[in-house]
Amino acid sequence: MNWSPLRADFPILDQSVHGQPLSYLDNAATSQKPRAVLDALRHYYEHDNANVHRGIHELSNRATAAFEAGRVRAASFLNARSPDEIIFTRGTTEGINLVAQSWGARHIKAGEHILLTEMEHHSNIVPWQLLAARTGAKLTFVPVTGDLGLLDLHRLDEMLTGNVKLFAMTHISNSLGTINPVADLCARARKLGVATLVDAAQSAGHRPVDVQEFGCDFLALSGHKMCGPTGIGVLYGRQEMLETMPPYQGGGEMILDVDFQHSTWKPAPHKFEAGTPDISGVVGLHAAMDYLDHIGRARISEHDQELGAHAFAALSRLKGIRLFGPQSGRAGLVSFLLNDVHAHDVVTLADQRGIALRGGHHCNQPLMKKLGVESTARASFYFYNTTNEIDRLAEVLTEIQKFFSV
Ligand code: 7TS
Repeated sequence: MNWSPLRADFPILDQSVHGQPLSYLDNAATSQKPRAVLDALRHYYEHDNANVHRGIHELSNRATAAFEAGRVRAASFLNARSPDEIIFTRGTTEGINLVAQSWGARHIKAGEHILLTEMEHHSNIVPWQLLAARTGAKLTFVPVTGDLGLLDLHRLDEMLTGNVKLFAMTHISNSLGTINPVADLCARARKLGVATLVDAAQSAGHRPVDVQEFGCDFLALSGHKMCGPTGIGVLYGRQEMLETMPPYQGGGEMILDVDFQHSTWKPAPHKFEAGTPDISGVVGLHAAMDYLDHIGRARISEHDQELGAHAFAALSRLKGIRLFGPQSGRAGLVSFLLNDVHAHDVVTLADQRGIALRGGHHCNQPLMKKLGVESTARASFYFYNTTNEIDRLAEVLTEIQKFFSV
């Protein structure tokens, strides 16, 4: 497949930064948006904008139809059994908080365990800590094996005890590039009656994500990491689970009937969507899902793995570099430390040459502490990136080594 024509779909990529052509290698933080998504947003605001579910006028009907069409599209994108299993959120973080607060408050009791992994993003740790503080539940973590960044699955049987109520895991690690075998992990949990949540923030726009194949109870994603707008995300919840859960927030849209002391709610998913939703966000996300499926997510994942492998090989040739994450079968991102140069210095100097990287703990502080580092520099790719950009990154890193005389 020739990937270069797709680059032209992203107007933002065609610019210089500090006098150099832009290489945007910070896609794990957020992806860029193709013209198809920008056009859909513009069309919605120029023709159809109104509030949903409330009005009987034409524009409101159109906005409602567009919003609900987005739900149907998200269900097919994830292979959910029904659009009623799709809740629109602000993103992965809100999706996980919704599960922790609503499902957690109803089902988790003192002394019960929530099993996570050591490679989770803060958004799949802190909501569970808040729940544990409220309920007296305990958090346990599947260990990560050193710099190679794989889950120590030999420990899983011993950790997945009957006391565990939920196993929440990331599909792809945002700082290691590890791709976890989520279908297998969910199957092992399900055998013991343990509920499962998959954090698909890094995977949903990068490879096929099928909730029936995974067999998960919940799955959360962020639109902005998969060519969609910021501020919109999806929480998939298996219908039987959603039925047992109380509302997450109260307000308009989610009720059936309100009197001064009591209210009743609509069934899922509407009971979880209080207030005016991000209608244009759903329109943009719909366009993004169409765009990605037009390319093909299986192809995107193959290309990601090629870019990831190319970067891993190119960067391993640099003397004194420390690379994190698996040597093969990795996602399209590479975390590294260049000798003892601080990650922020690497990122600042790369920026001077037009290369956008990220340096820091990547919201993986517990993992960083385990690896014995404060931060790493990270290059993360999407299908519009090229091996030439990666080769240029390797050259720039060599220059940075010279600059610091390391
Ligand atoms: N889970 C994972 C695995 C992530 O990588 C991120 C964001 C989130 C959850 C949270 O997503 P949000 O859209 O709700 O914020 N990761 C990153 C990153 O790696 N750099 O910036 C954000």
